[in-house]
Amino acid sequence: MYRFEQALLREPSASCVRGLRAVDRGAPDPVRFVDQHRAYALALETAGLGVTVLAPDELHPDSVFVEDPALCLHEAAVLLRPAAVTRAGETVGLLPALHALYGRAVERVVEGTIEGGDILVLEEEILIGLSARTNARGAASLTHVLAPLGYQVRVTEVPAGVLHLKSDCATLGDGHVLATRRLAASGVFDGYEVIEVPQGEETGANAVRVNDRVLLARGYPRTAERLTAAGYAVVELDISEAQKLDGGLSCMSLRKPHPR
Ligand code: CIR
Repeated sequence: MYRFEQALLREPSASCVRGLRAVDRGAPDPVRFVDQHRAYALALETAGLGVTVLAPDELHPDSVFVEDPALCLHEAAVLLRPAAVTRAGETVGLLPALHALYGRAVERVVEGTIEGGDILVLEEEILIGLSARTNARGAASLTHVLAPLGYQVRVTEVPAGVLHLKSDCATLGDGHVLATRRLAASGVFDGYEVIEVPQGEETGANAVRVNDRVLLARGYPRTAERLTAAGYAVVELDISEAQKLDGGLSCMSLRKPHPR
């Protein structure tokens, strides 16, 4: 799914300097982070989305990564269960904004752990990646919530050492995906047209197709070339500060799709 009408974002907090990261490459600069986040919000607006930016949540250093505590579909939003202890409280803070977008149609996962970065929404199915953050109980609980809404779910494994499923792939729409070789090699995208991210540019896989364009992090020229050659309009954005916290483009927004 890539046709979106609304996006929900949260401005980075000053506390982002304490955000989680697998490898410490230095803390993000909060001022620069806010500037890059504004450019990201503008890119979504320019792509035709109505954008709501929530105030910073200082109690939660990773709260800028709104994609992880919730899932937004057209019919409903689902509150998830982040595994990271410092992130569990982020769900409550999103609730008023989700009710504003969905009315009463806000469901919740009640068991296990599951983060939005491990959920890839495709046209015909939703793919859930089991990772250090998402376990089988969380995946089963979400599957249970999605069944009455008519969504088909498939569960896969995230490659070892990779934070989230979407760290390594993105929906491009119409049966096409962008994926790293290590993920595609698992066969998970058999039946899809895969544009492979060149080796050495793996972190570029966390792109976002929004309406008529693909947002791509700056610094992945060969990925940009491949996408452009395949006919996509690529918009490159500098997200160096989010990347210091292992965050990518998809992580910084919850996107409400148009009807299926
Ligand atoms: C975390 O470790 O939870 C954050 N520092 C980064 C979350 C990135 N989110 C995502 O890939 N969906």
